[in-house]
Amino acid sequence: MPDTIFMKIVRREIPAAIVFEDELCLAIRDVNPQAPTHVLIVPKEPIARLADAGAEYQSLLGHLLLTANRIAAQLGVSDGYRLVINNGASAGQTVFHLHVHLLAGRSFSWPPG
Ligand code: DGP
Repeated sequence: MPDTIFMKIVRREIPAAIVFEDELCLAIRDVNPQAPTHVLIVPKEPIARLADAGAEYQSLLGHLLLTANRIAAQLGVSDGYRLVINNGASAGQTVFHLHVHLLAGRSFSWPPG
């Protein structure tokens, strides 16, 4: 898979506002926030899209969700947050390194745009 901006951030080649890190993932503030709280949970192992993740990633994918939950608590937004994974360009994915958006701090409408 081609290198992405997120791999450069994981390798500390470009800066980012890091809110959490462990051996499996990095969580950073989105550079173009769509809500008062907008964090991206990025696995250190690059997977282009959720659709590319097979059963071998079950544990990592669960870890990303539980990490989002933990970061929401850390940031004081556990009462209301939205998690988004854009899969593919037609769904709005622009960086082809799987990531989970954690959005909070405002009301969200449904259906999403
Ligand atoms: P998506 O559209 O789902 O692929 O989301 C990509 C997000 O990544 C988008 O909300 C903007 C964010 N982003 C793009 N480049 C950078 C960057 O260099 N630093 C940070 N922190 N976020 C970035």
